[in-house]
Amino acid sequence: MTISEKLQAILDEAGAGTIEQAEGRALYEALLRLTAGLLDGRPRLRGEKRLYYVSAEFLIGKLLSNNLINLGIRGEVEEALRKAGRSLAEIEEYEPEPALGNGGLGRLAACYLDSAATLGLPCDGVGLCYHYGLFRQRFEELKQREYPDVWRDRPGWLRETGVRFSVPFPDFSLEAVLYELPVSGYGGGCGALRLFDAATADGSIVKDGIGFDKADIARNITLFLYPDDSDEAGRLLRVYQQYFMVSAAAQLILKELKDAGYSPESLPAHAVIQINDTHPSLIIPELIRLLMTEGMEIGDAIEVVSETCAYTNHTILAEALEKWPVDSLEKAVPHLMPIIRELDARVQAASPEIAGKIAIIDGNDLVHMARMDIHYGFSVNGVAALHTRILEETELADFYALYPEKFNNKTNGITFRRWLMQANPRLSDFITGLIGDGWKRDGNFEKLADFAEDRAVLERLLAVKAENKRELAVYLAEKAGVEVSPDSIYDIQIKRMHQYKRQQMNALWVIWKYLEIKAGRLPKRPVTVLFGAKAAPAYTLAKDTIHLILCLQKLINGDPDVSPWLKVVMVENYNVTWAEKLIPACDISEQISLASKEASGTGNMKFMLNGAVTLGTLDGANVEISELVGEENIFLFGKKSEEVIRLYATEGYRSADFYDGDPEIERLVDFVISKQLIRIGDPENLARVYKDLVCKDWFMTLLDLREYIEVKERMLDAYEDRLHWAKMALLNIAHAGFFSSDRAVAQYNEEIWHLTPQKL
Ligand code: 26V
Repeated sequence: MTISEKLQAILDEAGAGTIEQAEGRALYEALLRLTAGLLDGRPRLRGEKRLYYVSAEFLIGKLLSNNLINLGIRGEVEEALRKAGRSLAEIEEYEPEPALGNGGLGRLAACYLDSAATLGLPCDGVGLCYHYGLFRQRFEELKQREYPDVWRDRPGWLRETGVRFSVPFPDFSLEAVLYELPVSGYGGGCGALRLFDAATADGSIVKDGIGFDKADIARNITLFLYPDDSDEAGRLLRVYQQYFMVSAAAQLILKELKDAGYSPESLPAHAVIQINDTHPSLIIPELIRLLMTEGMEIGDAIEVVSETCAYTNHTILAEALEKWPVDSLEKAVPHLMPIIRELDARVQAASPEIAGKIAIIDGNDLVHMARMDIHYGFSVNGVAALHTRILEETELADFYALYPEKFNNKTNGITFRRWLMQANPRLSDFITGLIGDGWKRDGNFEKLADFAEDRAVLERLLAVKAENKRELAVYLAEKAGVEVSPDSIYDIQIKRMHQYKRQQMNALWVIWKYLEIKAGRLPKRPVTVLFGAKAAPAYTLAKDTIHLILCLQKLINGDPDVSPWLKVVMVENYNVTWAEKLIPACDISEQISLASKEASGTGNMKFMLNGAVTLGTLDGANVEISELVGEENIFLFGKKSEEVIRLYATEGYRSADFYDGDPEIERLVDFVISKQLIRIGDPENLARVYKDLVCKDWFMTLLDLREYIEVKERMLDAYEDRLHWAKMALLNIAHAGFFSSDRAVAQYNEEIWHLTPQKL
């Protein structure tokens, strides 16, 4: 049977009419069934040793297109639909995007599952099946409002498995129900994303946006990712949630070990657990506890667990390194506390002279999750060369001195199947036309560099970008109700909203450009500045920055003098689906974090792969990007990480010095509370942004602002030499191969996991 015939047969069964006439929703459901059926027929990757990638987030995005690509039938399906006057894009609109993640760490986990399945590595993701994810973002009165992100109400890929475990808490226990999502690799194999929900979870308790009773653990435990932890009840809920995840995960791992006929002592030979940031760290004491209930001595259990667990650090921001009060742990997981105390006592006894610095439980009765991972895991890795170096030399120097052999770097990667083949079919075909399609497996684009002086190739590359920009303009008009000119320069910053990422610096540039245009100094070509970001609900300044950007959007887009030259668009509810639309159309990739603060970044890699040119600081993986493409193919600015680290150490930065000492900076910052903006926005929110910039500016926006403006101007000028720009874009693509998640996962496997790739 052809694909068309199979699809028609499913539609007939549902009485949904022909492919031509079926409603979009019915067609989506039919294609879902067809594709899920084909995936079911694939061999599940098995082996002597499995990887359990435990993570609070898996930002997997929609799966239909990706699965069709990985099954090798996307072309066929598109052709069948086209013949019937339908399109995959139309059908995908009906697919809900799973609300299972928040940012880079979650998307990284999704890319790694794709690559592990592609490389034939027996690997599962293990996490929680949130009902509503982080939240769905809406803009109301130019402010972020949070609502439940409902995604499980429509047919999708999620299946209940029938496997259940009981998770013990002090006065009650909760039933963990295991769901699975298939993870297809490109080519043969299939892994799984295994997600636990609580049998008692109940979304109907959510009222007024994302409000709910924080004490009602049985009902609320799996509703949201990262529930607000700014109060005591919230912190307790986080601990309950993390323990629920890891207890179920640990029980699953031990059950599979037993089912395969292996003894508990042999765990390290048959399982490796990658702890993705500290959210799953309680798996260490929980596994020790479970092994002890099997009759193992504590010393042996500690050894077994330490040989099984590896830890990835994704941040050096002190406030993001989790530390839970002993009190909270005593309330939520008292049965783990004797084990945690014992773990702490052992490390303190082993290094009495530095006990204070490396203790798991500090003098303030806070339990440091990362420290537990480092002492009791066999590997600690950072996610970009610079990040790992800073961990070793600065943030975790005491631990590096204790265990130099545990530390290693694994520079992040992204899957080219989703971020090029799926998101940017035009560029993907163009590349294949030039160098063949070997890159889909080996990630090697180097041969593109041979075309760097080829005028015809460069012009076609520009034409591909222009077409993608037109497509985005149509999409923006439809989804966001804004008109943007495809001839303008698309300047894009999409990532979580955080002060260290410095969206506020980009906003100050927007103000600068606005004032320039008002003063009659017009740019050579219009610029469209696009933002996408969610702010954590309790992060006031991040939400204020969203408000500032939305106020600028209203002011600028509504000003007939300015809007022909400058547009600002902040897309609502930024997610993977938005990223797939925005990235292929981007000219300028904004990667402007304060040097030393962005562990790696992965959006930077996606933009580069799609032929955007980076405007960035020497932070995270930007450093490696610049080494690969050469300084002539990237626009760098700002203070270097050593200087920034020194400024923190010496308390040498005062934003007021920059504000008072530079009238230009003063003018831009003052504009935040100008009459024009106050008329549009909320004075309280705007004043907070202003005040923070002048009085605190912890992430040193004003330090780098002048240079940012200068370099961005140079970049806009450079854009006018279209062929030279195309050459830069081409060379960025040519050197993106290193950032394939296949490379990253292969390195994890060779140096940490040691799994045997299965023949596919
Ligand atoms: C973030 C948030 C934000 C919402 C409120 C609660 C909460 C809790 C924890 C975190 C930590 C997120 C850690 C993270 O996503 N790190 C990112 O990891 C990427 C993959 O390694 C890396 O590229 C980014 O630089 C790093 O920020």
